[in-house]
Order: sequence, then C-alpha cells, then structure tokens
Amino acid sequence: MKFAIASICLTFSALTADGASISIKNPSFEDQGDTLNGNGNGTPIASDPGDFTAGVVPEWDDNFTLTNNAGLFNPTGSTSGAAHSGSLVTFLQTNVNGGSYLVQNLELDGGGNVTAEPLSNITITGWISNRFSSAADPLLRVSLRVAPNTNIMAPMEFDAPNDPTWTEFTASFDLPDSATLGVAAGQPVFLVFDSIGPQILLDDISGTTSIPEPSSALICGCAGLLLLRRRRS
Ligand SMILES: [Ca+2]
Ligand SMILES: [Ca+2]
Repeated sequence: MKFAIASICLTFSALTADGASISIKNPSFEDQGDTLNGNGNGTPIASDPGDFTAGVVPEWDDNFTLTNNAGLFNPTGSTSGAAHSGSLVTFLQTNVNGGSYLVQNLELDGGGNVTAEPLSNITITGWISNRFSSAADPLLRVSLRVAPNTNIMAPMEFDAPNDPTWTEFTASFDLPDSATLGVAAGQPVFLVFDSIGPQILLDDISGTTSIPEPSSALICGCAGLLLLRRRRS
C-alpha cells in the first residue's frame, strides 16, 4: 500500500514538472527589418522582396565565418514563397564545415537564464523551409551549448523537404543526470542553429523548459504516509 501511494505520487510529480516559457529574442526575425537595407536601394528589407543581409541577424549572436551563407532574408515572391510569419526569415547554408552558426543565450519569460540542470527538459520549436526546393534536402541542426563552445547535447537534425512549404520542427532535449551531464550544472544555456546542405530558411522560434520538482514528490510522499498512518489508527 505504501509503495503504491509512493509510486502514484512520483508519477504525479513527474507529470506536473514546472514548465516555463523561454523568451526567444527576435524569434520571427522581424526586428530591425524596417531599418536594415541589405542591397542599399533605399528600401528596408522588410518591404523589399528578395533583399537580404549578409551575416547580420539582429539580437542573435552570429558567428558567421562565411557571411554570405547566413542572414536575414525577405522571401516574398521568391521560389520559397512568403515568410512563415511577418515578412522576414533567417537563411543558413552549409555552415557546419565553415564553422558558422547562429546562437543566442536562452532566457526565461520572467527573466533570468535558462541553465543546464540535470534531468530537465529544454524544447525548441520552429519552422523550416527549403530555400530552392532543391532535390538535396537541407538539414537544420539544433544544439544546446554552455559557454564557450561546449555541446551539452548531441545536435538534433531536421530535414526540410524539397518543396517550398514550411515544416515545423520540435527539438526536445532531455538532459541526463548530473553524473552524465558532462558539465557543471547551473551554467547558462545557449541555443545554436547551423545547417548542412543547400539554403534552409528558419522562422518563428519558440521554446519551453521544465525541471523536475523533487520537493513536490517529497511533499506528496509525506502526505501519502500521513494518509497511511491515519488509516492504520
Ligand atoms: Ca518572420
Ligand atoms: Ca533594400
């Protein structure tokens, strides 16, 4: 009886782990699109179909060793069609070998960093599209790092099919226990995007994180023991 109550309580605790929204900065890549003017023709890229920046994605730390292979892009009227939302997207192309990637430190909606906590979950969602509808599908790679450049989880790869439609991706990272995490817990987590293959388009990034709450399991377990005692007496 005691074990049954305990296991029910633990299951309940796992299901009610605290889920918190991650505040992605410039999640739809629209920021500064009304001022940046990639081709210098006098019209900002947000209202200039086909215009793009080379190696500039505001509010994301770019690390573009090949600047022409990443940036903001207004896809309206191109083979890839419109942005998933708004008028701008980010494009990435074959950045792995060049060492280029798009990165930002993850912060919670209420402020404070998302940190590397054993047994927590960090889930990143977004939309990808194949820029040229190329036969060779580009792959988006999603990684989590702690500074300076340490992967804490193996990159997840997502395929953008060879048509101009948008595909949703969900990268759900279950961090291991502290013995196998490989880094000290509590360090700020960085979200990293890079890609393999032809140009891939990226839009509307969001994220959540949840951390198991051992305290609630303890409270629940104590309540279960109290219940058991009451029934015995
Ligand atoms: Ca957008
Ligand atoms: Ca322009």
